[in-house]
Amino acid sequence: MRDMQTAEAGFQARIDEGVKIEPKDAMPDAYRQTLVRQISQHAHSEIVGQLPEGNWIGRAPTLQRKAILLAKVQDEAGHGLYLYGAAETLGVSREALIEDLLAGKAKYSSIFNYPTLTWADIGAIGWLVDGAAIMNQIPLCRCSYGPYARAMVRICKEESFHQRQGFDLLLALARGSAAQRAMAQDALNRWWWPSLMMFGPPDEQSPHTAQSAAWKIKLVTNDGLRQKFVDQTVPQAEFLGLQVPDPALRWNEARGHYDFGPIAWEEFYQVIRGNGPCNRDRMNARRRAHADGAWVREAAQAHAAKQRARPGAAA
Ligand code: FAQ
Repeated sequence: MRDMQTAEAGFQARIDEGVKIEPKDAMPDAYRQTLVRQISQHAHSEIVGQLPEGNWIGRAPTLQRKAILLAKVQDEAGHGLYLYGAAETLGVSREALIEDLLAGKAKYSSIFNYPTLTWADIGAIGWLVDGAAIMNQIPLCRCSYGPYARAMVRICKEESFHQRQGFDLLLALARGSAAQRAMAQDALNRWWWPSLMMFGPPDEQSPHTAQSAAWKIKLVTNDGLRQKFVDQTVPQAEFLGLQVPDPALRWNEARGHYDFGPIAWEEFYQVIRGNGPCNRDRMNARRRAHADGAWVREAAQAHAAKQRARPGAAA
């Protein structure tokens, strides 16, 4: 017992010194489990997150917008793969993680359970959802677990392109006809509050924040990031000429931040319990895609086995 306490104190001291923890280093089980939980939820979010936008690839209004959207959705698939790779360094298998997702046992971000009803929603996802994702992920580039921190560097660069393309798309609509401006406003109305929920429950209701902060897995709290996001995004909405759907929103000179209205946390908890507007559709689409892709996985594994069996192949 005393040995375990000494080992945990030694581990915490390394974290406090800013040492990066690498896969072969000793680490407390709870640290490992926290990372597997967070990284796998993050990976699942990237994979399920392709669905709302993928829905619009065939309906993009121009060839250029279609090429941009295709590239973005492919990037999200890539992010999922780096993140499953980072989770595997902690001793779990990708297959087991995916099985948990398909069985409905694993979480993914609440935001991807909302529908994309119009083309403006694609702009709102890039601007707000990728904007929120970057806000959360920039600090993760400095988190204590090496493979996760390094995966985040490239992901953040790509998310930054995603955010800008979303803003650019909405700017084109906001400067377009009255109907296009109305479409952009309607998208902001529907995506604003779910985007604020993406950062997770309020700090005092977040069971994991204190320990994850001590381990430097979480460098900024849920409420801290949410406030930063509001402060950064409100002036962008003003530039677009759109109205943030919050009557309580106002600049607070004394705090140096925007005050904003109450978030409907009951809606958030409903969504993460599986009762959001699109949870069932999303899971059915993933299960179908996984089953349809079985032959690809088999062919890739057979090819890899054949390569390994070649005379002179590395052992
Ligand atoms: N949705 O104690 P906390 C993207 C759960 S970015 C669903 O605060 P924690 C890019 C949480 O898991 C989106 N569940 O937990 C993209 C926990 O449940 P558990 C993904 C949520 O971990 C853009 C419980 O509530 N980004 O996909 C949510 O310390 C466009 C208690 O919460 C990441 O995953 C939520 N919004 O903090 C892709 C970033 N919030 O496990 C395509 C990495 C909380 O006890 C298109 N993750 N929960 O059953 C994190 O930074 C953290 O995990 C938080 C949650 C901040 C999400």
